[in-house]
Amino acid sequence: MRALILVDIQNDFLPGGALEVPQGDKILNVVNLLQPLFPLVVATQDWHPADHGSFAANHAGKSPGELIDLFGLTQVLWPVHCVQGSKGAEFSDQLHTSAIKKVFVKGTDSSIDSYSGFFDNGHRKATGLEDYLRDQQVEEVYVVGLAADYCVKFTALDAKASGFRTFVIEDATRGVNLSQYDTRDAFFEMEAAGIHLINSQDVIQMMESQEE
Ligand code: VGL
Ligand code: ZN
Repeated sequence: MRALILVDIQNDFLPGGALEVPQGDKILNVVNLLQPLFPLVVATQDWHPADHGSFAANHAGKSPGELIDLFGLTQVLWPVHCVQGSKGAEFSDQLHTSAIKKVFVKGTDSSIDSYSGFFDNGHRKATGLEDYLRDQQVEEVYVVGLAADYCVKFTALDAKASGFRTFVIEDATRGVNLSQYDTRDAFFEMEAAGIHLINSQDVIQMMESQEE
């Protein structure tokens, strides 16, 4: 069984949002086109309490982009984003959501961030995504969404480490690029971990060839 994992396709990560990913909106049509090709679609949602430790605003004198130690882990500070119940935390209006079978929220504990859809950044608590995928007999996951150099990367790395055959669909993700080459480096890192980088066209061709 194959699953498509939609990572954090939320207003705050799209142009005009609090933590906008440049050209993040370019993935929306691609993601919508891909969804009907998969028997299972799940989503992750960054879902922070207002007092979350990853927000620069919650640390006196700190600005977004700075690094701090957050209870023993190095933490990049971000603008306030994806606050539970806010418009910014909602999925984009342009994202088709009717096929999403289950949503896994992350980043709900103020004391630790969670880039991956599977575990927090300390690998202390699971979101339930891995157990859910196993229950559904999933063996192969395809990861898309935002941002390529953070939540998509860590979701894909955890998927691979958990034993799923893991694909990242390059034209269905975009990166934040706090530093110029972060997204390029993220793709190298994923490839080195044995994750397959493909394009939406490859998925379409693969599905067509299997229908014959
Ligand atoms: C993300 C930074 C902070 C992401 C979430 O979805 O990639 N990045 N929170
Ligand atoms: Zn976040």
